Amino acid sequence: MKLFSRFTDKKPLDPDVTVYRVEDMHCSHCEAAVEGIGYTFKGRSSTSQGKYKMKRIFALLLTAASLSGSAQTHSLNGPVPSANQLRWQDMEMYAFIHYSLNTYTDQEWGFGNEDPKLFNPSDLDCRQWARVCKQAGMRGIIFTAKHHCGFCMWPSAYTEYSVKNSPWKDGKGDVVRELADACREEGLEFAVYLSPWDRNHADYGKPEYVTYFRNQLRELLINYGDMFEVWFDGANGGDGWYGGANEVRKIDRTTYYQWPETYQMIRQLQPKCLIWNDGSDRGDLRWVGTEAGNVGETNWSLLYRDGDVPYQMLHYGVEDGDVWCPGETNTSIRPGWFYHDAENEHVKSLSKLMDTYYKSVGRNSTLLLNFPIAPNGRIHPNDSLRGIAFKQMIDEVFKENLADKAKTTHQGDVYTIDFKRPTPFNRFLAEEDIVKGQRVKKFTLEAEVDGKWLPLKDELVEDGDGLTTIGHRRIICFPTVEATKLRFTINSYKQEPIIKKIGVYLAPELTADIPHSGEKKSSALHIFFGSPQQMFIDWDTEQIISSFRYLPPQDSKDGIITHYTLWGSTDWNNWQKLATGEFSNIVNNPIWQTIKFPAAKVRVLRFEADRLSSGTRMGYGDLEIK
Ligand code: FUL
Repeated sequence: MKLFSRFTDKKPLDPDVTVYRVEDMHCSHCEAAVEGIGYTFKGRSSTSQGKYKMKRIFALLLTAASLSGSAQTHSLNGPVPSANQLRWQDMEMYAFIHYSLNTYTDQEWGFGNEDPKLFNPSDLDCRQWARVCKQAGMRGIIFTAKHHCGFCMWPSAYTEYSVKNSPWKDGKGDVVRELADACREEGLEFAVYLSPWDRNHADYGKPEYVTYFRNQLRELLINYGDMFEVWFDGANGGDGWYGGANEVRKIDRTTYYQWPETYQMIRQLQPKCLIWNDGSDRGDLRWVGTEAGNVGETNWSLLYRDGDVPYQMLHYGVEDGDVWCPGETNTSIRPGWFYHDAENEHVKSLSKLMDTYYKSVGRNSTLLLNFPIAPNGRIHPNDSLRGIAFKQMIDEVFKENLADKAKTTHQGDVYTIDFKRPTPFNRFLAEEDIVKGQRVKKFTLEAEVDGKWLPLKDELVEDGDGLTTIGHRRIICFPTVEATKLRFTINSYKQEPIIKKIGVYLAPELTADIPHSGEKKSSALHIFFGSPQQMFIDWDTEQIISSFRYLPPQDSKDGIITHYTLWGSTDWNNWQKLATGEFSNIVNNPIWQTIKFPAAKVRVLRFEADRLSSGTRMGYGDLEIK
């Protein structure tokens, strides 16, 4: 500590620069700051090795401080993260757990009239969930205490629609309690998802419901220890059971829930808890506009304090935003959020999960990765094995920072990493010290191969080179190059950049095949349209079928079918209704939807779109009939 004060005494640099460097050393950013210029040092030992390290740190700081230039300052100008947001960003990956009555009805959205008696897991084990999540590299768990169906996974005093009226543990159980305890035992943070939309509650849509919602939230906030986040999903499909009314209820999401009062209550009861909300009121974090598991390659942790937040803002943030509101990337380890037997073979591949990691944590976001609970009350082995392999692969990729052994020089906005000899690598990592805000707008990367500088680009980006914004962490993937030097140039920034860390790695190659939902497209069928919302599938001969699968259009939200009716006929005259229903959450998560029905003999099928997400013409990506 002395050493650094001597350093600041001796060298009267720009006050802001000096103060930053000293704070940096004292607030444990030491290692990162030094790594940022090419070295890794751990601890502050007084052994001879430690002294040697300190000397090198001292020398590097001199270089870095003088290279940053006395005319430039690191002064603050613009939004910076709060202590809570900084702590949260360092969590990097945490798990979602979706578990409710839907697990027993094979649904994604319950209607609100499902029987609580369905909840009777044979082997519910929250410790298994926590152990799996921990081994999968997750630092916390956000649990669906209440999903849209309204069923409470804790014995709320404010409703009968909860575990207390289930056969599980004779109605004496409390899943929220068991999970909160298990998380603490495993050293994980805990948080809850409380759905504002409640398809069970009779008062939903009336002011009384908002009081009910706050009462439930208060119960959760005061009875289950510290929570790192609260998740208020914005989904609202309108219709529901609503205490038997069985109707459509529309609310104005900008005013109905009266978020400011609710936020105030959260701040009072849990001052360290972050608020996630994709609704009208700015919370502390933002949704990234998709559930596919990626945020924009340009990702500013800023938004405007007021006004609507369209997809572009959710996905890319806002460069000149006036409030710090970083993106959280949420996705599931399998196609759906809840468990479905039919998806057991569709758990995301390792390459898909790594792709998700690079497109979330590697793009200045956190990753909220969902593990559904199977009907027996445990995480299915396919999901746990893949989750653990995912963590092992991350460790494998980042186990050796090749910049540690190289010589890094830093002149102005150009960093050159000299490996001395041809060295293979395919990943570049940079971190800004976001304590001082997010500053870098654009950079370039070049590799020196056989004496020539070759430009590198982000291979995970389709348009352009993808070399924009850094923030908390930016990872660039490219095919392996064998280069003697790597040059990182910051071309444009809002304020003088503060680069905290640079890393260069050689990762096992990603396979080219990164399936979105782990499924292959099916063969062509004879399809034609009777009207923009009515499709026929004709076979010429009779078939026995019992399932129909629909993949919504993948490139547009227009034409996605949210409610359907399926008819079958053998003669084009007499039509038998095979199924009717809702494709829940299909807009945000446009995955294959499966309709099952008692086996029927048909020659032709009529598939009707009773409701579309938007647009007037039904769209489809693919169909499969068995
Ligand atoms: C969505 C919800 O509608 C899904 O059911 C799921 O909970 C997901 C995380 O958020 O919008």
